[in-house]
Amino acid sequence: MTALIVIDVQNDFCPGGALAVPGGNQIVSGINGLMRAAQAVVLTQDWHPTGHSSFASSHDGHAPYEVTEMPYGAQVLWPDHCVQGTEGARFHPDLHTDRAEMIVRKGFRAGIDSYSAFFENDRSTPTGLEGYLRTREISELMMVGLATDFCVNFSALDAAKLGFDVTVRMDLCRAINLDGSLEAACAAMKAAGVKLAS
Ligand code: VGL
Ligand code: ZN
Repeated sequence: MTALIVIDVQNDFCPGGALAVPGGNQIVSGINGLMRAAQAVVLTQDWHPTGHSSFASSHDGHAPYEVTEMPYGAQVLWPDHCVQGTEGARFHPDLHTDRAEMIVRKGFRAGIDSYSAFFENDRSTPTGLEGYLRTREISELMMVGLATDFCVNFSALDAAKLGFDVTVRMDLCRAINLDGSLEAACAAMKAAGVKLAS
């Protein structure tokens, strides 16, 4: 069985949002089309408390898009985004969320960011998605969403490492692209055996 994993299609990652990904809104109708035919649909939702440690505003003397060291390693500092309960954290209004059987929220621990749908940025704290998929006997994943080079990339790499058969529909993803991060993400995904399709 194949699940469609729709990553972070939220207002703050779309044009006009706090961490807008260029063209983020352009993928919504294509994702809706895929959801209609999918065997299972999971949505992820970036879901940060106010003052989250991934926000540049929580670090004196740091600006958005700088990199800092966290106890778990390097962390890009972001503009405040996807704060729990805000308009920016809601799914894009045109996304057909009714088709989702599971919504995974991530990044809700104040001291740790979570790009991946499977593990937080310490690479060890699980979100529970692996158990959900395995107990539903889902072994193939199709991934789409935002952003290609961060949350999609980390989710695809973790899924491949966990033994899932992973395809990323590149035409239904959009990237932030910080300092060549899109190219690096594509290379990493290919090396991990993730299929990049369009
Ligand atoms: C994301 C940066 C910060 C993403 C989430 O969804 O790719 N990127 N939080
Ligand atoms: Zn975030």
